[in-house]
Amino acid sequence: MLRFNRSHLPLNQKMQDFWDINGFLVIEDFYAHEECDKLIYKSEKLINDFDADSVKSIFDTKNQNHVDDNYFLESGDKIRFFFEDKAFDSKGNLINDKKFVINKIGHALHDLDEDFYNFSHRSDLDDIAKKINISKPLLLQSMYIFKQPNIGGEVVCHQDSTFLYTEPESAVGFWVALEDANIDNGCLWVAPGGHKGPLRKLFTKIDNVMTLKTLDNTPFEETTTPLEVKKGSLVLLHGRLPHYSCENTSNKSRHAYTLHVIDGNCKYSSNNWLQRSSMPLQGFV
Ligand SMILES: O=C(O)CCC(=O)C(=O)O
Repeated sequence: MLRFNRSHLPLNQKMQDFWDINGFLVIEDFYAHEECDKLIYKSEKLINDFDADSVKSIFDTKNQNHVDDNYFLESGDKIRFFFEDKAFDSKGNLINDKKFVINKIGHALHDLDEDFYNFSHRSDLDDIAKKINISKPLLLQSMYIFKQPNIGGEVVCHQDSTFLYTEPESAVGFWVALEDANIDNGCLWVAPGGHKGPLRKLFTKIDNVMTLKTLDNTPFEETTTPLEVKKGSLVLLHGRLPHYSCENTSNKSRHAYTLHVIDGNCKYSSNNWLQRSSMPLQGFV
């Protein structure tokens, strides 16, 4: 797999070709370790301030149990906390300190928290977005993903446009490794070139209920490629690219921060789960 770094920015021809052919791109050392550490520290602070008795929302892509969970569905313009499936014992009590059983924080960190804002709103990200033909990049959602040691849940194979649909499709993931990610601790796996296949599913509101509707039954292209990347790497993921990550059975966490961007010149579906009643979407700059 070809890897690039800051010296190749803004995206040179080789990078653009790689992106067009494969639907993903790895840019190593995009963020400094200190920048990653600042976000890790901030996530700890946010969890410290979170009252874990106030809510028990689980994020589990295998069972899709968040489809009728208003705490999840109304989180597009908030900072909210979602637990691992294995966070609770049979009596509903947390099996460990809250900081070891949170699955993710989402989905408007990039707008609402100063440190996340600064990490997300950058002209070099704007340059990259423009180079991959997002003419008016808008930052739609952000997630801090913990992939906790021993219990970090699998993220099943999906295409991001299923959840963040525009016409024409424009979603792109900007995924950042805040810690080293490898096969053992549940790195991303991708299907190179799979972005050229059809969109398989659409998570859309039908009769007021969020529904995962099948659009095309073609099986996903094989996710043959693990993206083992170092802390500070930026990974771009095309909205149609099939990707997933395994359960983390190791004793090391795999923190990541991901930003999903759409093109403001495309039509955002009013049937998507994420609707921002407050705060208009902003660009990188
Ligand atoms: O970090 C992960 O494990 C999954 C992230 C993902 O699927 C995404 O950002 O679209």
